[in-house]
Amino acid sequence: MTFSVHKHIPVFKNYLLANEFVDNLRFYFDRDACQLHGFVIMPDHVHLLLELSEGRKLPDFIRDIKKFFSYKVKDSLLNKTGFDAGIFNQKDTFQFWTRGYDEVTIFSERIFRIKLEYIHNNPVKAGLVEKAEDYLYSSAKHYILGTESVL
Ligand code: NI
Repeated sequence: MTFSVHKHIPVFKNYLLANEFVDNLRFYFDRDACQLHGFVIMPDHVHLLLELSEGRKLPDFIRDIKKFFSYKVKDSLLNKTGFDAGIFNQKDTFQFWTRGYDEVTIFSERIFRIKLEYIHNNPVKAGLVEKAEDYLYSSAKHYILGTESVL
């Protein structure tokens, strides 16, 4: 599934925020015994290819991930990264993420491959790297080179 940062502010260009977000994801993946098949953390949005364990519900899972990280950003991370917290103010609320998320259910190996390749190519299309496996916050490294990726 896909979800985005409010106003497409490229917060994850900042390594501190990106690394904290990786830790946040890892925590919830472990807690919910979720299998991550592929991912990319782009500067302003996130794509995850995942499988939830029996009985876990995707809306709850995503809500937790988004909510906790948003609190953390508001609470302590913005101070450390030089972002002006005001850019996330929407009227009188703090809005780090855009509302909701996009979800696609994958039923076949073929579609899985297509989605995985799409996810891995995001940083290439955005001109951030020349080869998908060069992007740090992506599972391409793992699939293409067989090495550990950050998650
Ligand atoms: Ni994308």
